[in-house]
Amino acid sequence: MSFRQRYTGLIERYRDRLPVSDDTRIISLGEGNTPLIKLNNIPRSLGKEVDIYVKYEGLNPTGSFKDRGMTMAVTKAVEEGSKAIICASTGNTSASAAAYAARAGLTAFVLIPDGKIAQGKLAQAMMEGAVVIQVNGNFDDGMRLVKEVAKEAPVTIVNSINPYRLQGQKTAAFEIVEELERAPDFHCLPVGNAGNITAHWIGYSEYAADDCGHVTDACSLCDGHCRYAGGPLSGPKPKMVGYQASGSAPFMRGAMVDNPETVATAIRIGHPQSWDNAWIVNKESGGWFDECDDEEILAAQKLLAENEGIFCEPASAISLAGAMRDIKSGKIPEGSTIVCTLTGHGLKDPDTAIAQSTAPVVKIDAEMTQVKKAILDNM
Ligand code: AN7
Repeated sequence: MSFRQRYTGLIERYRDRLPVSDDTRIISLGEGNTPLIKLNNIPRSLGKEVDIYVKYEGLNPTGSFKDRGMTMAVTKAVEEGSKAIICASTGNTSASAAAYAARAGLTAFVLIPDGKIAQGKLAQAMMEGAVVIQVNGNFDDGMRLVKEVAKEAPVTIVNSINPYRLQGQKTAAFEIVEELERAPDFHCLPVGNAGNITAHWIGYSEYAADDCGHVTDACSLCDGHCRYAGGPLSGPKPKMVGYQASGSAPFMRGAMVDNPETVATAIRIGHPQSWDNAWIVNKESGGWFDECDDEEILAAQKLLAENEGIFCEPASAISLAGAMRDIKSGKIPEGSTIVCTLTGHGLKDPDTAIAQSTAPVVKIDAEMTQVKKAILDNM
């Protein structure tokens, strides 16, 4: 009987590709290694020959992809002697920062937009002992304040302008290439600050440039245990496709948006911090940006839950909403392999889910006849 080695997080897994040394104390909650699920029912209903995979980042320890970046950012903050971290957040970054700060014994200060953060995310930050600072303004106001205050107070910024965040997040691309044994043709993501689309492009680019490609005994990624030994992993990189909510789509407008609005509060961001990087990714990969309205976002969230059993938060569903539209129009051609990143878990935002749910809730007395009737009526 053989035992699989215990998975201890993405820094250990990709140590040689990340800025850590043998002495670095690693702050991890076992993040990364998330499922890449092949959709069955949705591609069939589109009537197109495509392979759609979703990378379910909602299964990270705090329920979003932010943990990939936060394990790196907090590990480095500790290494550099920091005692406190700070971020502005639409919710997920604050939940992740709070958790990793708790793990490391640091104080987390999180600036969130008053009233515009999903309940699950707020619950996380509060439970994990962060100092929650509600700003009478939006994410962009919070981000401006964080940058200003960090010049005067002894706090480390852990928003994605912290370069270690993108280093951690690039590992999602590694996992995808390893599992598919190639890069996808198209990678579709929600875009807010555009940190994640940038991080994925860094990851794909590093892998494609990798001469080792998992084929030698000296492979630093797998210590020669790679099941792909014998064939090169590297290959063409995907076209990176970024979707924004219509009311919050600076990349579509070609300019910053001052009052962003969308039901997908996670990406209610009008002044993206990785603006220049995102345009580089766009140009280098040959991909594009597009927008989806709130109705399309919620419809895709529902479709994914109802037809595939996968529950993601509204912002995440935009990757599928946009991909489906581009598959239908032929912009993403038949024969393509597509990965959509589901950035956050559906449980993050129960209010939005319940508000749009049409599932029958049948109320009965505690009697067998009534439960039997409820079954027969709804078969
Ligand atoms: C579920 O938590 O910016 O384009 O402060 O939570 O890398 O910003 C969240 C962003 C997509 C956008 N999906 O990613 C925050 C925050 C979900 C998110 C994004 C976010 P980026």
